[in-house]
Amino acid sequence: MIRSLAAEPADLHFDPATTALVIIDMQRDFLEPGGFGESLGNDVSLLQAAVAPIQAVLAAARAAGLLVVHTREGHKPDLSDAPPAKLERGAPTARIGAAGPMGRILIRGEPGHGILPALAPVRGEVVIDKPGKGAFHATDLGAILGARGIATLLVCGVTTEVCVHTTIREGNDRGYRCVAIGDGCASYFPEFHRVGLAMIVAQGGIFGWVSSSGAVVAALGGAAR
Ligand code: TIU
Repeated sequence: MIRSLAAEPADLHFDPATTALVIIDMQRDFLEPGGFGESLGNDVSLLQAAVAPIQAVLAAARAAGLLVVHTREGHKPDLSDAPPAKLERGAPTARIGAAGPMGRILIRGEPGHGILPALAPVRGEVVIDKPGKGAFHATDLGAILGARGIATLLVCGVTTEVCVHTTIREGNDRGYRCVAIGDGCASYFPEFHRVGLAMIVAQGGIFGWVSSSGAVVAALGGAAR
């Protein structure tokens, strides 16, 4: 059944059978002290705001039978998939691969690389390990979505202006209708969150739409938050 979703700059219609919920990088490395996010000097508590809205849309998506995709940013233990430009950039207190309280920072298999227990994937959901900011770069995501005939992506997670934005831009260029779930995204910089969402909506929705967790839950048949 085709659903109507309240969004900016305009409402849109989607078919749950060809729609995926894409949850970007809700990992301990970004949301908990001692991980990658904090190593960059950020107040990681700011990202907590996205957790409850994502829990709501995840429950609604599961109930409606949507394809659910979780992504994790991280690298192989030997760092062979981490370009020097990424490893060298900035002046973090601890670099990617350094030992931290949640294991080696941003390394696959370490405790910090894991998704928050509150949003843990369940059987049948797709988990994409990505070395970059965008979920399509150097991953199987495009092939997985293509095999299922997916046309619309409901995107949430962290951070709004980095991995969420990059994924929406990648998805838009690949022909997907990309909808950011605004309150299901968060940034270490509240201003970047606000402007990041505004950039998507501007110019008639130049590379997507912005909706809300309540609107997504309502469209999927649950109670609006
Ligand atoms: N630092 C920051 O804002 N983000 C990242 O490094 N990765 C993601 O957004 N996942």
